[in-house]
This record gives sequence, structure tokens and C-alpha cells, in this order.
Amino acid sequence: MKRILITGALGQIGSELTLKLRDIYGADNVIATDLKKNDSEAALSGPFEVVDVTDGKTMVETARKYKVDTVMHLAALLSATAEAKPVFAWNLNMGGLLNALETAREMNAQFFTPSSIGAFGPSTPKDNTPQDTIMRPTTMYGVNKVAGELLADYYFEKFAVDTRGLRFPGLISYVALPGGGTTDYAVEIYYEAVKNGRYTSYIDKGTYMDMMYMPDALNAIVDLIEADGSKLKHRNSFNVSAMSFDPEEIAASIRKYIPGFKMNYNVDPTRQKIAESWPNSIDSSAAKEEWGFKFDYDLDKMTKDMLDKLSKKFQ
Ligand code: NAD
Ligand code: AKB
Repeated sequence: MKRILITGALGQIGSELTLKLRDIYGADNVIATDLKKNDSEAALSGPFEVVDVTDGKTMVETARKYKVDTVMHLAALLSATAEAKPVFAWNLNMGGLLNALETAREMNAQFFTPSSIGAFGPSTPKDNTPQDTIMRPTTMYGVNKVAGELLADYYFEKFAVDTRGLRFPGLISYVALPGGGTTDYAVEIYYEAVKNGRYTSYIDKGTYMDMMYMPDALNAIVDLIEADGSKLKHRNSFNVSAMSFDPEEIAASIRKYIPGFKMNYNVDPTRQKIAESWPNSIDSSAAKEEWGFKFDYDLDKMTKDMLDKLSKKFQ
């Protein structure tokens, strides 16, 4: 059994991760925290506390109050927003992470935080990007993710905190909207397909990025935190991906279910530049070998489920 504190629990991942963890470990054992409460199921279905991750004192006090043994740190500024506010992003992404790691150290707790394909940069091998390779990102978000991976490894080596992480690709989901990333187009396209039958993409055709459907991402988190630590050669962080596509391929997948779907382009130079600095596709074999990473959804299976779920949501 675990007793888990989640930061940023009302975001795109946390809105669903909180509910999955409550199903597995019991509602009272999963403490959702975020900047403010809302009326989502994640906020209302179990304990909720307001915690600003830049306030380390409140985070530790909350962890002590609930006697947590696991810290899952999700609060962060994503790539596009971080590029618009780089200093704010550094303070939130690095300051929040340091406070969360210190909380885990204080509580002798297990620690999980997501990294990202954004940790790679233009000099990284672009295809089948290896687990261990050149990491010289050119975005503030990427700089934060690489530094964060190193910091989490440091806490494992120096303080024996059981830190674990995943380099997530773009995550696609229908519960909560994404919070300002470069891969958000691959979520928006499904909403617009269902609502209006058309989408104008800010990412150009021919731009490939890794992606994963949220149910697979949530399973990967649970599988990694439950994995036997003695078998892990890597910790922060594991490459994980389920698919790689460009805007034309996701549009073609949608047309299998909505034949009249129309796609236009109005490329946003900032997000396009970020996308071009990231890999086309990453190699998840270390995650498969060390803790059995697997996924269920390919592009068409995900498209069918997204369109079904969003059609019900908007009917
Ligand atoms: P999100 O933007 O949807 O949610 C972030 C949450 O953090 C929000 O609920 C926000 O209110 C909260 N937050 C912001 N500032 C805070 C603060 N000062 N204190 C407390 N909470 C604060 O993000 P997400 O998509 O759920 O991402 C979670 C983590 O996963 C991040 O580290 C992100 O980099 C990583 N990640 C996400 C994706 C993806 O596609 N969603 C891909 C790779 C990595
Ligand atoms: C983003 O686009 O910023 C995120 C990510 C891949 O880290 N979705």
C-alpha cells in the first residue's frame, strides 16, 4: 500500500492519474494538491490541499500531515508557455522540483516526476533516439528537464531517495485540456474534429513527434513506481513512446471515422521551432527491458477512442 502526495494534480495528467491511483491504493491514500481547488473529480473524490510548489514549507507540512510515503511531482510550466516566460519557468520548474525532492528526502518517500522528449535537442540523433545520448536542448523547458533528470539522479545517489522518471512524449487525452505544450495540436485536433469537422494546425506537415494515449501513460507510471528498484539501471528518466506521426497522418486517421474532416495549416514559428528541435521518434527499449514497459494504443485505436469519448462529451 502507498500514501501518495501529488503536486499539480488538477492538470492534464493529474486529473486522470489521481483517479487511477485512488482506484488502486484507496481514495484516502492519494492526496491531490494544486494551486487552487476546482470542481473536478480529482479535486472532490478524496483529500485535496492547496500547495504552491514554490512554497517548500507548505509542501513538507502537507506531506507530514498525511504521513505520505510517495511524492509524485507534476506541477510544471510546459514547453510553449515556458518559452514565453523563461525566468518564471526556471523558478517554477527547478524551484518546485527541488522542493518536491526535499519533501521526499524529509519523508523518506519514493519520488516520481515526468521528464519529456523536450529534454532532447537539435544535436540529438533524431530517429530511434537512444536512451543514453546527446542532450543539449535549446528551450527553457528542455534545459529544466535535463537539469531535473540530473537532480533526481543526484538525490538517488547522494541521499538514497528512490527517484524514478519517464521521458513522456506528447500525451493525448479527453478529460482535461493540455496546459501549454508544443504537442497540444494532437489533442486540439480531436476536439475540433468532433465540434467543427475541421482543424487549423500550428505544426507543419512533415513534422514528426512521439505521442502516447493517456491510459498507456498512466499504466507506465504505475508500472514504474511498482517496479523492483534493484532491476533499474536507469532512473531519471526512461524513454517511453507509443507512436510517432505528423499532422497529415493524424488527419488521415481521423478521416477513417469522419470522412469529411478538413485540415488547414497556419504554422506558429515558435512552436514549430521547438517541435523541429525534438526527436522524430525515440527508442523505448531500456524501459521495456528494465521494468516491462508496454502500450495498448496505436494511432487508429487511439483516434477511435478519442472520437467516441469526445462525441459523448459534446452531445
Ligand atoms: P498541466 O499544465 O496540464 O498541469 C500542471 C498543473 O500544475 C496545473 O494544474 C497547474 O495549476 C499546476 N501548477 C502550476 N503552477 C503551480 C504551482 N506553483 N504550484 C502548484 N501547482 C502548480 O501539465 P501536465 O500536462 O499535467 O504535466 C505534468 C508534468 O508532466 C509536467 O512536468 C510536464 O512537463 C510533464 N509532461 C507532460 C506531457 C504532456 O503531454 N502532458 C508530456 C511530457 C511531460
Ligand atoms: C509539451 O509539448 O510541452 C509537452 C511535452 C512533450 O513535454 N506535451
